[in-house]
Amino acid sequence: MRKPMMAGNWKMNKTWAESVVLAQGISNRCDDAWDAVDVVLCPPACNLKAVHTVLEFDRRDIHVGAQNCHWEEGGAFTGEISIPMLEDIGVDHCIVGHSERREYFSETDEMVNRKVMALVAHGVTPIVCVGESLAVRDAGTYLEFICNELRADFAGLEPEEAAKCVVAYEPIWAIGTGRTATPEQAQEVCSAIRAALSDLFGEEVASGMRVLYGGSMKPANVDGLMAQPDIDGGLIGGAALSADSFAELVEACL
Ligand code: 3PY
Repeated sequence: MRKPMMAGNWKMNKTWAESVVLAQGISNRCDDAWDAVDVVLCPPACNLKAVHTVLEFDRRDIHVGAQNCHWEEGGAFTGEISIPMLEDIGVDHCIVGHSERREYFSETDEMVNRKVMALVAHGVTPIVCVGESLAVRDAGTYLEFICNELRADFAGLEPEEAAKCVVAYEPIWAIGTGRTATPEQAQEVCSAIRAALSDLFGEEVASGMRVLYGGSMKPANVDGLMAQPDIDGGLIGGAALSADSFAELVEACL
């Protein structure tokens, strides 16, 4: 049995004060049943510590995740944040390879792979994003594209290292567009991802790894998506910015 995960990707939204209010709102909604779900809040980097402090004060077993990291331990990398710095403030998850980073910040599969390796070495859980553009979907080559991305992002990992990672399938055409993949479309890809993970790391590892769906998941469509056998939770954009809608998504996993 895979424990579901609901991760909120706040992207470049919420000031320090707004982040505290949102984290507090989510914490207030949290009850014992939430232990059955791994809940991860991923605020902007400058608000990670504040969110962690709110959750720690409330003694909530909710994880804090970064939206990005650098693979080096430290050095002359202006504007970057290292994994030891994230660990130091209580971060235990990190999104890697989100399509917005690939598109706007030229993040390549090689960079994603270095980040994944470094995160695993530090014991921070990578949430590795893969997904196809509308052009690739329309060309009909999306399964091949996504499996190639996955192989490149996980290159060189041992099965026991891969087992510590989470994969998020995020069709680019469903991000910030209001369009969502149908449950059947999402299941087709998530099942192909699991099959590719099985080829790479063996059936046992693949069947234990969480595969999330991301791309306009919201209260209105969560039930259909969560009913799919290979979808173990969500990486949430807009609906993670309100405590009520995010809490509904967590509750849909129970
Ligand atoms: C979205 O749902 O918009 C996302 O990009 C989640 O990461």
